[in-house]
Amino acid sequence: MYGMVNKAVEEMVVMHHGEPVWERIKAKAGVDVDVFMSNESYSDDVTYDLVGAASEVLGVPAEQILIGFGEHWVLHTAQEGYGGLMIAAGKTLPEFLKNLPNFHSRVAMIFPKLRPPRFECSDFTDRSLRLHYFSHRVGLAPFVVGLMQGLGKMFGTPVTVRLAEAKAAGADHDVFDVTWTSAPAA
Ligand code: 1DX
Repeated sequence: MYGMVNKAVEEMVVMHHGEPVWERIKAKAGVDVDVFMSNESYSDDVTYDLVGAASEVLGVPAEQILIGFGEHWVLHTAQEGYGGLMIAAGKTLPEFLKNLPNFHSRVAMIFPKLRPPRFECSDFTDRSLRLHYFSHRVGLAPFVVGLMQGLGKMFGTPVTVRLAEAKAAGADHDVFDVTWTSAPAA
C-alpha cells in the first residue's frame, strides 16, 4: 500500500502513545524505514507487520488496532489531506459510499498503483444499509468497521457496524449491517 497508509499508522500511534513506543513497534515489526514516503508504494507486508507489532507492544488485539485505525484514517488522514475530495464525495454516509469509486478513480489517476477496495450498498432503509466489501487484501474487515464508524462521526450520525457475513468464515465476501439511530439533518 502507499506509504500514506503506514504514515497514518505511525501518526495514530505517536498521537496516543508517543514516539518511543512507535520506535519499539517498528523494531519489533522488523521495519527499517526512517520516513515513509506517502506517494511511494510499499509491500502490504509492511502494514500488516506494523499492525501485528503494535498489537503485541500495546497488548491489544490486532482487530482493535484496525478498528481504531479505520476511524483515524477518516477523521484525520483523509479529512486533513483530502478534505476537498471528502466534502465533494457526499453529505451522508450512503451518498459518500456511492461516490467512493469516483474518489478512488481520481486518486488512482495520479497514483496508478492504488488498489482500492470496492464497496456496494444494498437493502437501504431510513436508518440502515447493508455494505458489501470486496478487497484485494485479506483480514481487513475490522479496518472497514472503523472506516464506517469514522464516517458516521464525520456526518454526525454515529453508526453501529456488525459483520453479518465473513469471507474468513467462507462467505463470498464480507457483508456488514450498518445502522444509525436518526436520519441526518438535511
Ligand atoms: F469508507 O484494501 C472512506 O495503496 C472509506 O481492502 C474508505 O492500494 C474513506 F498519494 C493518496 C495516496 C497516495 C490518497 F498515493 C491514498 F499515497 C485514498 C486518501 C482513499 C483517502 C486504498 C489506501 C488503497 C491505499 C484499504 C483501506 C483496505 C478507503 C484504505 C480506505 C479515502 C484507502 O479513503 C483494502 C493502496 C489516498 C487516499 C481515501 C486506500 C490503497 C476509504 C476512504 N482505503 C494514497
